[in-house]
Amino acid sequence: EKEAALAAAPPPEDAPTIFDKIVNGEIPATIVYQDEKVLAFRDINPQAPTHIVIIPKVKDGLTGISKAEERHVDILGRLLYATKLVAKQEGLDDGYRVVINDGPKGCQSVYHLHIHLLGGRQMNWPPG
Ligand code: DGP
Repeated sequence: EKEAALAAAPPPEDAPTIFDKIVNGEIPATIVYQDEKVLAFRDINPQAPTHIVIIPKVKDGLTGISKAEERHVDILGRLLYATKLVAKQEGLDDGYRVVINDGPKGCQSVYHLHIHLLGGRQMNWPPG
């Protein structure tokens, strides 16, 4: 999957992704938090004991962070604040990692902006 992401060109900004199906309830996910604008669910392929994906319910052209415009400032803040709330809810009191992959070289595979919250183990730096 990651190799495919490295090779593939990003799709159009309005193309639906698997995350739209999670928002719509068409495919199941373990939802850990939601509010009016934000949804957070457990990653299907966890890279740490706690691995949660935090997304805007409406993509509004935000295939990735590189497509952010001034109109997205509110949702970007909400996503980061939701990340903090989820980390606290998950009991990640000793620290955690927050990641946004962007584009082929960033190893992005789903083109609907999302924040990864990773915790429950010691993280390393530099990342791979
Ligand atoms: P990225 O590689 O940064 O684009 O992250 C996409 C993440 O989404 C990846 O860690 C796996 C996760 N993911 C992909 N499909 C699904 C799914 O159907 N359900 C859930 N829960 N997670 C998914």
